[in-house]
Amino acid sequence: MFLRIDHVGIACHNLEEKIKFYEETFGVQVVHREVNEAQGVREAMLHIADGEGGGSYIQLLEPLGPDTPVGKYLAKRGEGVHHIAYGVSDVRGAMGELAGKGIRLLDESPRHGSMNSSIVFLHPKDVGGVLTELVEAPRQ
Ligand code: MC0
Repeated sequence: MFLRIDHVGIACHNLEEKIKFYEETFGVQVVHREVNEAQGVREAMLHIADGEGGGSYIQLLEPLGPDTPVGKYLAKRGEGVHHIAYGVSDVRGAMGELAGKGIRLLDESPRHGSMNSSIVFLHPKDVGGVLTELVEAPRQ
């Protein structure tokens, strides 16, 4: 089902400070920035490598407010890895397959994700405590 690790989502309080840290420490570069109101985040994608069906990235996430998924996560757990996202070729097909295996989907249909991808989240309690995201990259 998985083509690659699309991104690792990292929750932070201050996006600009965290971007600077990643750029200066690891030499990675921001290739995309976006505010996703529906998900309650301001985010930046830092490119790591190219893989099957798309790239691999670090995704830095700053919440737009305390009552958002990332805002609540920061209040409860502090900064750190918020989710792991895997690239898939057919997100709707993957959703059907996983629902059939009893995994709870947090979205009824794919939603807008970073860089015009289609995304769906899986409940962390059904994936060993890991908030998991499936990403279908846009067709070229
Ligand atoms: C919450 N839990 C997590 C977690 N967030 N476990 C692992 N990783 C996380 N990130 C755990 C809590 O500790 C709690 O367990 C249980 O899940 C329920 O959490 P809650 O705090 O009571 O409930 P909510 O209201 O915060 O909901 C959690 C849930 C929510 C995961 C359902 O955050 C959600 O729907 N997330 C999907 C959307 C999202 O995260 N969007 C932001 C990134 P205990 O044991 O304490 O009961 S958007 C994004 O990344 C886009 C832009 C993109 O990739 O393109």
